[in-house]
Amino acid sequence: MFDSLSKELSGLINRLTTGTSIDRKAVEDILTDMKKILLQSDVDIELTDELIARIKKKTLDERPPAGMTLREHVLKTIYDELVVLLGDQAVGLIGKKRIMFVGLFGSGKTTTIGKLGRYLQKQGLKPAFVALDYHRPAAPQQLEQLGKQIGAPVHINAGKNPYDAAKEGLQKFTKYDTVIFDTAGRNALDKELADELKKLGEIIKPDEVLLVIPADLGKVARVQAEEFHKLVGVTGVIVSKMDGTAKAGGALAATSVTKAKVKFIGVGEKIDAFELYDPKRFVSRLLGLGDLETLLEKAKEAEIKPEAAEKLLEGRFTLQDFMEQMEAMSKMGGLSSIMKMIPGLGGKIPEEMMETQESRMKNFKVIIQSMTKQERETPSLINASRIKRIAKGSGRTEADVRELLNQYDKAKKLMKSFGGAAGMQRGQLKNLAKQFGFKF
Ligand SMILES: Nc1nc2c(ncn2[C@@H]2O[C@H](COP(=O)(O)OP(=O)(O)O)[C@@H](O)[C@H]2O)c(=O)[nH]1
Ligand SMILES: [Mg+2]
Repeated sequence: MFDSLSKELSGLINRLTTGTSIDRKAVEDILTDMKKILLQSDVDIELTDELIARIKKKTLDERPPAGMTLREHVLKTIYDELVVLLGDQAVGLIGKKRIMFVGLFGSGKTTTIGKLGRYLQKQGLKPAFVALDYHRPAAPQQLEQLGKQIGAPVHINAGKNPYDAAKEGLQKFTKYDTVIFDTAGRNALDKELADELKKLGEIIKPDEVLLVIPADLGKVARVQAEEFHKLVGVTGVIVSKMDGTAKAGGALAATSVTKAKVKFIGVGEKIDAFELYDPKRFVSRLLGLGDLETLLEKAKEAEIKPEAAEKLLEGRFTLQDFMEQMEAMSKMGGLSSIMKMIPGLGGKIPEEMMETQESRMKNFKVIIQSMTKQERETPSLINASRIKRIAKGSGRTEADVRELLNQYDKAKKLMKSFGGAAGMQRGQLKNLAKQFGFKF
C-alpha cells in the first residue's frame, strides 16, 4: 500500500533514528530529501514548502522540549507535521441512514459501496443498496453481485429510471439501518451529471454524501472535491485505489485542504480492502513506525484473539496456530497488508513472495486438516512415515506436505529474525510512540 512513499519515508526515518550522530546538517539533508519524496508523491509544491519550512523552524530554531533528544524532537515534529498535511480525522458514519455515493466513472463507487456495506455489517448494522446507475448497462448487476456477496439486498428499478429507483428504494428499505445509493458517474462533472445528482439529492435527502476519488488523481483531487462539494454538498470523501499509485500522498494532502474530509480509504479490489482513515495511524505506518492499533483492531474484526496476534508477531506458533492464522490473515486482508502494520517490517518482504504464499495457503489448510492434534502441536514429530500418511489422507503429494513443513519452519524463522531485529528497535519506538499519544 502506498508503497513507494512509505518505503522512501521510512528509509528517511531509519536514517534519522539509526545514524551515529545527528546535527543541523544531517537534519537539513533529511528535510531536503523529504521534500523530494513529497513532490514525487504529487503533493502540491506550496503545501510541501510550507511543511518543510515549519519543520525547519521547529527543529533548527527552537530547542527540543525537556527530556527529548534532537533526534526524537525531529522525528516527532516530522510526524506531527505530516499528520497536519494529511488531514484531520473525520467523524465516522454513526447513525447515518441514507448515504448517497457520488463520483466520476470508474472512480470506484460501486466497489466501495460493497466494502462499506461489509464494514457496516461488521459493526452489527444492516445495510441495503439501491442502484441508480442506469447510464452504464452493467452497473446495476455489478451492485447486485456485491450485495449477494455480503448478503445485503439490492433494489433495481425495472424501468431503468434512477428517480423511480430512489423512491422505491426508500419505501422498500425502511427496516434497514443504512440505505446506500449508487449514482451514475460521467467522464466529467458536466451539466447532465450535475442535474441528475441534484434531482436525486432532493428525492433521497441524504444524511451523508460520500464522494469517491481515485488516489491516482494526485493533487488534482482538490479541484474535483471542491467541484462536487459546491454542487451536492459532499460530507465526506473516500479515496480509493490507494494501493495502486505513487500519488496517494498527493491525493490525501489535496483533499485535506478542502471542506470535505477523507473518511475512508480503499486499499485494494477485495471487499475487505477498506479502512477508516485516521491520519495519525496512517502517518505512523508511512514512517514505518508500525500500526499495532490497526492490527489489533483488524484482529478483533476477524475474531482472532489479541494473544494470537502477539504470538504471530513474536514467531511463536504451532501448525494449528499456523492454520488459524492463515485463515485469520485472509480475513484481515491478506498477509501483505498485515506485514505492513508490524513495526520494522513494512516493505521488507517482496510482494511476489506474499502472493505465492497466499495461494499456497489454501493447499496447506487441507494438509493440516489431515494431521493429528499432536502433530499440529508438535510438528517436529512428523517423520517420513507420517508424511506418507498425511499425504494420502489429504489427497496431496508427499512433496506438498514437505513443502508445508518447510514453509512453516521458514515462516517461524523469518518472524523470529524480524522479531529480534525489530525487537531491538521496538523499545525505542514504543517510547516514542507513547510520546505521540499511542496506547500500547
Ligand atoms: N486496486 C484497486 N482497485 C479498485 C479499488 N476500488 C475500486 N477499484 C477498481 O476500480 C474499477 C472501477 O470501480 P467501480 O466500482 O466500477 O467504479 P464506479 O464506476 O465509480 O462505480 C474496478 O475495476 C474496481 O475493481 C481500490 O481500492 N483498489
Ligand atoms: Mg458504478
